[in-house]
Amino acid sequence: MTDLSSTPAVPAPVIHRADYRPPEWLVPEIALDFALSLTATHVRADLEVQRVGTASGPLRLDGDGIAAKSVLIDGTAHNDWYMDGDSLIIDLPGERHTVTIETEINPAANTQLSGLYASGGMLCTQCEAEGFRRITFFPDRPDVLSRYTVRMTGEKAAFPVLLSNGNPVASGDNADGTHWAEWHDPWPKPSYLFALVAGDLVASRDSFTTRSGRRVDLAIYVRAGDETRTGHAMKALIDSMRWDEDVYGREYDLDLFNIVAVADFNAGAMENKGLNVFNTRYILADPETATDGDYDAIEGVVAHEYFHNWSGNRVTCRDWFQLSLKEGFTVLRDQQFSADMGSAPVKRIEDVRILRAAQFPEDSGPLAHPIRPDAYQEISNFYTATVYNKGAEVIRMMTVLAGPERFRRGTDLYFDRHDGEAATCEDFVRAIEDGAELDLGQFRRWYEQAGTPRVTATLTHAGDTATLVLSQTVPATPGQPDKQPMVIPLRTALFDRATGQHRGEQLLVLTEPEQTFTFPGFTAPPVLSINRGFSAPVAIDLPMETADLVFLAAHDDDPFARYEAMQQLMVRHLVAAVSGDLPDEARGEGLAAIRDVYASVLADAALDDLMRGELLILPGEGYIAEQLAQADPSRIHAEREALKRWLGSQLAGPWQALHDRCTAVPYSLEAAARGARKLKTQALVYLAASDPVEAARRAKAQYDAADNMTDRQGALMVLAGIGTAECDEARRAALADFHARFAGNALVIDKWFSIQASALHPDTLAHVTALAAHPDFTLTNPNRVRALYMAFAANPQAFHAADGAGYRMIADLILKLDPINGNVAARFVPPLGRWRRIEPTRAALMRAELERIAAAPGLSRDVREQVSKSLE
Ligand code: 0A1
Ligand code: ZN
Repeated sequence: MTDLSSTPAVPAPVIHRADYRPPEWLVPEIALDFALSLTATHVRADLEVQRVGTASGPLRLDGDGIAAKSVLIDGTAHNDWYMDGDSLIIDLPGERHTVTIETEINPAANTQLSGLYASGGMLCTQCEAEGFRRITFFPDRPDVLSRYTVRMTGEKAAFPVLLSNGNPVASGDNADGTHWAEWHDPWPKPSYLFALVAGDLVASRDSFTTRSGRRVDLAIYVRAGDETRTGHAMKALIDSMRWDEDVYGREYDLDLFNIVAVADFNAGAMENKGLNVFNTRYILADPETATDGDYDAIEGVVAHEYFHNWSGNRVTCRDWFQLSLKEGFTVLRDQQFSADMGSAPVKRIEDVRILRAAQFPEDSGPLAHPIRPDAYQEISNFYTATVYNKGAEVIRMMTVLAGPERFRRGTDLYFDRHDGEAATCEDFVRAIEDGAELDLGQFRRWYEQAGTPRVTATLTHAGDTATLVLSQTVPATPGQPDKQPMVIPLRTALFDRATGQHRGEQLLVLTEPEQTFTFPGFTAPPVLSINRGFSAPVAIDLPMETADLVFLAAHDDDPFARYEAMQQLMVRHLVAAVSGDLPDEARGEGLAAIRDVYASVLADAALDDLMRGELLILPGEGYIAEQLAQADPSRIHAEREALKRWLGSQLAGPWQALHDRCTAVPYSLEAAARGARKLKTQALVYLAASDPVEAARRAKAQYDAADNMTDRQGALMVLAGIGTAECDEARRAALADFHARFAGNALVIDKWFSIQASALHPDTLAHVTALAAHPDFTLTNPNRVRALYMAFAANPQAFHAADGAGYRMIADLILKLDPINGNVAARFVPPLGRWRRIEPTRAALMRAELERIAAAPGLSRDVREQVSKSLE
């Protein structure tokens, strides 16, 4: 008997960057007409198509899960078309034609949230990367740019607001209770930037006058009741518009800029031309419901989407392999903006922490890919920390090599040269080379090679000369066994022990497998501070005395380097401890050194509290695991908790004093008050490790007194993590209060799920199992799914439960979520894909779960690609 369900699916084709061919047909104009309905939206598309040069092929239009109800060529019904898989093919005789196609779609049934979908009674679109083809047939590729005219008709009661890209042209009421609106976008754009929104929304409005005097009307559309929570996003938008003029010379180019916030969204936000669509979590904020971290994230994401207007929309991508062209550059721009708006050193440390936590594991795992990938099956899987965050680091290195003025000449040239075009990463590099007068020949390897380079530094001293030998290797990654040396710019300083000073920073550029640098004039061995500011996204191996790390932690004038010295001190201690490589005496010395550095950071009056908070963060368990060929997550967890407990008990007095001092600071969004809030919860975290009863008492007081979400969430997080029986009542009461207090506020209920799933509590796995059955839980809202399960998968103690229950939970989730939303389901594969770097017993359990997923019939292309690569 044949079991059809186990018939292997036809593997998805692999798309190669090298196979790029320019389009044979262009679509200079498109008119779309939507008859809107939640369950049956009718779409009529008029495409003005134009043959390119002497191309002889038929017109090939992409589709996905749609059927053509009718096809007209130049206004006449036409039957001479056919389907090739999902593509609609038409043989056209001439050079230019009008092709009219009608489709009908069911937005309410669109649980993938790609294309046109329904969210809480409103209709909205998400077209990047390949969602437009779920609306109508079209050459759905970013190098086909069209001018869009969009008309939509719908029930006025259900959809009072009708929005699309560009400018409103006309609107009116019909006799049957429907109304209509027409929009026109004068800027040619690829289909992925198309957007439409229809719903019952209210606008918060403001305006911005550009430096050339153009008045731009700004609106943020939200559900009624949420308009009081848009102020921070609006401020971020106005600040971004001004900053892009000041720093990159980029001015906005329409009379209108609309943002819509939607509760069901696969990603953070989307830069559709003149009509950004945002996940509500990156728009809505007030002190009661949003943390300081939420405020920062809103500022960063609003800026990111706004900056795409130039880096992404005016200059777009030729094909999806070039994704980092827009994303890496735009992430760099939003990082620079946030640095300018707040504390630049703190922002840099946070960005490096994200890179190390999210991108380094990607680079060292089965899904490693260069920032410009060479091949993919499903492009949605390539919206990665590598393309985004490492992409930003690569362009940041260009700024280090060129300096800010020359880099700006490079970006000016890039925007000038490629405005209105679909460009490549190579175009960008060449523009920076020409504009900044910089040779980036060898530097291009950053676009080609995956893997985090490792630099080994050895400093010796003889006579009056210090000698630094630097060598580099780039580890093998899937499909790239042999690597060439990279260009690695390292900001470096040598400190005089006696004076505690250095004699000026130098930029050392490592280009060879090994290079030697000499520094005369040192009568005594200096202390090396290297990769200051994290000038290159590399790992540094530097055998360094504990005393030297302590010296840098106290004296380094580069804030990142100071943070890094403290991190190194702790990472080295923890790695030795988990490797069983730490005799009692050395353990005692290591702990004492860490305690003393902590004590001086706690006491250092010259530090601002935001920076103090950064310095006092323990290295993450994932980052410690990265240092080991095969990690035992339970040992890492135990050693890290032991260190936390030691710091908690040794510095109990200072932590309590800190908590008292910070508790007295009233709420404001000023840096000093934010710093106080950050430290307040950190003090509780250390105290909770050593004295849970006292920490629970303080956390409860902080929770009860909280007039803002930062304090409330911090206190609840600490309480939720305490497993001590006598604190259990306080834990339960606070969780119940939080839920009751914020019932109906989806973003805050997300926090309630997350806090429990990421808790240190020993019963977290059971709690998460119960939460999955809670009436507020749903698999159809990506924020809710991430709130529960991403938090869980990032909670090492719970996810890596020794019996594999955590792995099973995530595999079950993937299988259940995949038919609903493959894009989001695939995001849960990488945590399981780390199995090769985990100790053998757990590795086998992780692998078995991947195999169970792989054996399931009907997997999405998204999950299939990630799972099969993780098993290779
Ligand atoms: N371009 C957006 C990211 C984005 C990508 C895919 C999406 O749908 C699945 C949505 C947004 C950005 O970088 O902000
Ligand atoms: Zn982006």
